[in-house]
Amino acid sequence: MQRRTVLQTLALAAGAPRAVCAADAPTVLNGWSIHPDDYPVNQAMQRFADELARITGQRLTAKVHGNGSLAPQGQVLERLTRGEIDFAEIGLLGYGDKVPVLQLLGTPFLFKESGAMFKLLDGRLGALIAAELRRFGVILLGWYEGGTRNFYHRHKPLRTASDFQGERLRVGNTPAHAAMVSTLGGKAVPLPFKEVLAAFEGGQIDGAENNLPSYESTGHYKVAPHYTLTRHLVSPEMLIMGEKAWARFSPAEQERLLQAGRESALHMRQLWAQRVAEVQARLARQGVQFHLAGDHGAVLRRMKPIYEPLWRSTDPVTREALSMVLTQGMAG
Ligand code: BDP
Repeated sequence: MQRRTVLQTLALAAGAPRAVCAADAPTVLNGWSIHPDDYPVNQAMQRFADELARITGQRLTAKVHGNGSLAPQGQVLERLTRGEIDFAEIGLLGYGDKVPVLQLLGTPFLFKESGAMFKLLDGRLGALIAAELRRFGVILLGWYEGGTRNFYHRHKPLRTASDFQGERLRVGNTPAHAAMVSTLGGKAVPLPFKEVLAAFEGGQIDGAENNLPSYESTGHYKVAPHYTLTRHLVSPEMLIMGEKAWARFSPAEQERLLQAGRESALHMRQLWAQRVAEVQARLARQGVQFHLAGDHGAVLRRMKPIYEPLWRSTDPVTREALSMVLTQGMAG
């Protein structure tokens, strides 16, 4: 049997989690974000990190690493489950192939605004998805705001389907988003978030889509100053932890961490609302032109091929989640 130090023996006797005894386990948990430090996501993650240290009486602390510096965007879930990253904040782009129900939340025109979405996610739908993520070794701590996404272009508004004809538009690694661009007549160019600016500068794309805070923080507005309010996606993002990091907390600490995660999410949504309220005026002063979208009905009708695979999905969790979304507002 391995020899224990007096402190380790005491810790075991006090029922402290096993990881306390692992002398070589680092005491700083590392958190991944794709965004810069002054972005609402990172600020809310920092609040969670501070709370984590308080909950464990500084036995463990946490550091938020911005700008995707800890790992490439597409590898976050694997790295998290392998324990190479401890916690992260991710959007849903590119993860639907790993956890099928996430595809549903990335479906265009599913929600009109985030209030309706959070009503579901803070309730039964969120619990269903959290249980599903758990099966993949991921603990859901909070639903963050991913904002309303709109298309933007170097030279012109993208108001109707005819404006999309032949345009090369960046999408994330999400098949439904590539299909959305194709069905509107454009050419979808899947690219990681961090490569979009260079693709604009190198002339490989004509446009992209994102929410206003990311459009500003990435500097895309400087190269693509026509922003059309297509509102094609209202999406959530998630604060998550890998199960290896999770196992380092006692059950009582885990309860408090879940609470800290929910609180950081509510804080994030407030920061987000403030940011969105300021950003449009700031961008207009920088010369961005905002355009209203054209015939919404005509665009929606073209989305049929994107919805069909959802109707036919054989994944029971996706089917249950879809029925919760479709019956939203009917219960109570
Ligand atoms: C940002 C999201 C981030 C996405 C990114 C993208 O916050 O999670 O990865 O868009 O378009 O708004 O890739």
